[in-house]
Amino acid sequence: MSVQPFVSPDLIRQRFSKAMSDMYREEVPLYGALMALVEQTNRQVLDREPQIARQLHSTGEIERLDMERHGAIRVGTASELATLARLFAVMGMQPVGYYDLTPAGVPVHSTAFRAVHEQALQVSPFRVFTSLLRLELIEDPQLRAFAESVLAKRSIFTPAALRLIAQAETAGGLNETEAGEFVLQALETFRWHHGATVTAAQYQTLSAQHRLIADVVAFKGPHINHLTPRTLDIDSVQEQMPAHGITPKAVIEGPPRRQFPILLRQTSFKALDEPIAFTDQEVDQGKNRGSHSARFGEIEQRGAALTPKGRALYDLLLNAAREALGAFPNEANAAHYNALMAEHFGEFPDSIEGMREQGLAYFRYFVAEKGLAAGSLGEVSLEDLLRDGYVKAEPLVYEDFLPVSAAGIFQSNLGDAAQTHYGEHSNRQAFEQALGRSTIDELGLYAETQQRSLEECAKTLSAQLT
Ligand code: OOG
Ligand code: NI
Repeated sequence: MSVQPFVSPDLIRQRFSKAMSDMYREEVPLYGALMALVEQTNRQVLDREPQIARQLHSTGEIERLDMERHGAIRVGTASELATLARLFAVMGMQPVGYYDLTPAGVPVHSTAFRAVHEQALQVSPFRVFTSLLRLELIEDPQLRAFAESVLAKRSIFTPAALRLIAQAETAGGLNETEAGEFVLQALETFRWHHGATVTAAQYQTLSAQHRLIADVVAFKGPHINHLTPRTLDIDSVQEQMPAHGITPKAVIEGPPRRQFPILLRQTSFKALDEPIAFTDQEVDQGKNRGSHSARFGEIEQRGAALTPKGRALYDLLLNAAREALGAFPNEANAAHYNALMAEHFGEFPDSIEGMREQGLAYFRYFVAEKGLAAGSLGEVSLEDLLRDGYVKAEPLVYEDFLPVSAAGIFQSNLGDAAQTHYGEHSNRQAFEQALGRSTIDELGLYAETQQRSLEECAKTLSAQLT
């Protein structure tokens, strides 16, 4: 009997991401329309701006662009989160970063499961923004106990998925047959179900407390609530959305438009109202159904990963612009908000050299043709190598999320009425305890990737960098 070798976790993630996208396109046809619009816009940008095309080719990003997407889910209990961490680990995804959404009135805290090494990201950059409901923020003890009891009854993983996770952990991987089965079984956790787990009245009570609480507690599992493709020109897609029957939110979250994009810009379209059968209603009696809105669409444009110094400057300018606006960005003040953002971000250098010289972004260094033609270089400084064109620098792509932006995305979907004030704040420790492990600091990952690229340059050039 021949033994099948293990499939690499990166390839399992690549397959899973594709399977998830196919499932979501079937479930939410508007996602398909958005994908088509993004693909078309990306092609236009590549034709129109050879400099962007060149940059994407030189970093290899061009190969991952079309398959790049992130999704988001929300879970209700520590054990669900801990098992999700094990499920994602089978696909080489680790929890990176901690995001506290309570300052924005959303009773969750979150992490992003993603690959951590640049080579793994290149095979599949698929990420899942994963939020854990903070039941302790429900003040009414009776309602909290009810929510807990409903969640305690559900099992969000199929028995086969649980078996395959354990199998991957003990054997150290999954073979071809197992990997194929794992992708199918794992997908079940994220599927949409028209049938709720509570009565219509119970749903109303949960929803009155917070729409998000109803979204987590009243359903069989953590349905994927959006999948986000990556665009090269978010302003252009935002502008074209209405003509394609898609209504975007009022403002694009994140930094303003720039020559050299930084971090992450995002926009979404509002959640769709979908028919739901509550437990006291007949599933197949169309007229008697309730409804729930959970699933929406989002697009994003990714730019340079910032260093702690760059991130501090970003936060400072964003806060200053928001303070100057004096209100939450909305339809009525969108133009004013955009003008304020552009004005404040004038202080953030908009060139690769400017960001590099001031230490605002992380870079990947690679040997240019001139460097490849040179002999052994010995002791030399990075600055000299860059100046003489032996080495080139490209910003590292930001692979993570932004808490203020995430809050804006949550809010535009939950409706402004859902803004609640919570006295309790950030609790990374409790989150990590639920997760069963610590979250990884994203800044450390960028620093490591940058360092590896410098070491690679030194090796290729037979140089000692000073
Ligand atoms: C997640 C919202 C945040 C993003 O891209 O920042 C998000 C959610 O609605 O569950 O998706
Ligand atoms: Ni998102």
